[in-house]
Amino acid sequence: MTVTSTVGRARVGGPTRAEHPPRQSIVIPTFNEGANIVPLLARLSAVLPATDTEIIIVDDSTDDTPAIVRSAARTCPIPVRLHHRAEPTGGLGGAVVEGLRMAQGVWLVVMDADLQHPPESVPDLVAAGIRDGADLVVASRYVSGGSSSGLADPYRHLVSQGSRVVTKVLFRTPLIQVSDPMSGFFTVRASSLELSELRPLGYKVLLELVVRNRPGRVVEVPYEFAPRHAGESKSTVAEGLRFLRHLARLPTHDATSGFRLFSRRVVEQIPVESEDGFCYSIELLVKAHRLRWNIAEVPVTWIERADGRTRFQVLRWLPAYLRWYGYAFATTFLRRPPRSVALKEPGG
Ligand SMILES: Nc1nc2c(ncn2[C@@H]2O[C@H](COP(=O)(O)OP(=O)(O)OP(=O)(O)O)[C@@H](O)[C@H]2O)c(=O)[nH]1
Ligand SMILES: [Mg+2]
Repeated sequence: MTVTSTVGRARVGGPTRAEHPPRQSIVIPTFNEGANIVPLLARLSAVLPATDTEIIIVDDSTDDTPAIVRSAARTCPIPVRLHHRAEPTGGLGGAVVEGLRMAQGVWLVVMDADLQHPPESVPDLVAAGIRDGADLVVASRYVSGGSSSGLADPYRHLVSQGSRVVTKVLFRTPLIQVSDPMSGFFTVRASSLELSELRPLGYKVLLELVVRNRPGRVVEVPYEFAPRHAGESKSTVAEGLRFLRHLARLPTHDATSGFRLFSRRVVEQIPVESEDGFCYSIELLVKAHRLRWNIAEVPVTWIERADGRTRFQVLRWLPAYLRWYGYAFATTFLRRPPRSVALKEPGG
C-alpha cells in the first residue's frame, strides 16, 4: 500500500496543477533518515518562504522515518507532503521521479535528506534559474567556490571523481556542459520537464534528465558538499556497478564474461577489433546489441581455476572495457543506429 499524506499548515495537492503554484517544490528522497529530518526541515524553513514553498518527501524507509516526518511536519511552517512507498520501484531514481510528478511548483528542487546538500543553497539555485532564464540549475562541487570535502574518505573521492571522468568522456557532446553530472542537488523548471522520458534506475537522476530531456539553458552554482549529518550511507560498490550497467543498458548482467555461445551470424558478420584479453567478448556483445540482434542469458556457476596462474589483467584491459561500455552507452542514449556497425563484406 502506498500512503500519501499532507501535513503542515497549508495544503497543496490533488493531481492537477495548483491555481497558484508555489515558486519552489523541494523533492527529497529518504531511506532511513530519521535523525536528519528535524534539522533538515528547520534549516529549509529558515531560508524559504512558507507561503511559496512545498516539501515533498518520497520515503522508502524500513524504519520509523515516516512517523518522524509526520511529527516534524506538524510544526514546520512549510507544508510537507509525505509519500511513503511500500513498493520502492526504481529505488532512489524512482522515488525522485515520483516526487517530481507530485510537485506543483514552478521550480522543482531535488536534494538529499542527510544535509550533505546545504538547505541554505536552495534559494541560490532558484535565484540563478530565474536570473539566467535557465531550465536546469545544477549545484556543483566542481566549479569555482564549490567543494567536495564532505566525501567520507579517499575511496569515496576516487569513486566520485572516477565516475565523473567516465561520464564526461562518454558524454563528449558539446550539448552537455555540466561539471558535476553526478550531482543529486539541482533544480529544474517544471515547464521544461518531460517526466515520461525518464527511465530512472537507482542513482543519478540528473544524468537521465540531462541526456533525455535535453534542457535548454543549463547553469551551475557552486556549493560545499558537507559531511553526512547522521545515519548511514546507502551508496555502495553494488550501486556503482549498477550505475555502469545503467549507463550502458546492456541486456546482460555479465558483460565481460568469456563464456558465450555465438550464432554463426555473429562470427561471420561482425569484425573483431579488440586485441586484448576477453575484450572481444564484450565487443561482440555491444555490437550485437546495437544491431538489435537477440541476446539471451542463462545462469552459470563460476568455479575458480584449480591449477596454474590466472592471466587476467584487469588494469591493462580496463580502457578497452570502458571503450565498449562507451559504445553501448552511445547505442542506448545517443541512439546510434544499427547501420553504424561496420560489418564484414559478404564472403570477406
Ligand atoms: N526514497 C529513497 N531514497 C533513497 C534510496 N536510497 C537512498 N536514498 C536517499 O537518497 C539520498 C542520497 O543517499 P546517500 O546514502 O546519502 O548517498 P550518497 O550521498 O551518495 O552517500 P554518502 O556520501 O555516504 O551520504 C538520501 O537522502 C537517501 O536517504 C531509496 O532506495 N529510496
Ligand atoms: Mg549522502
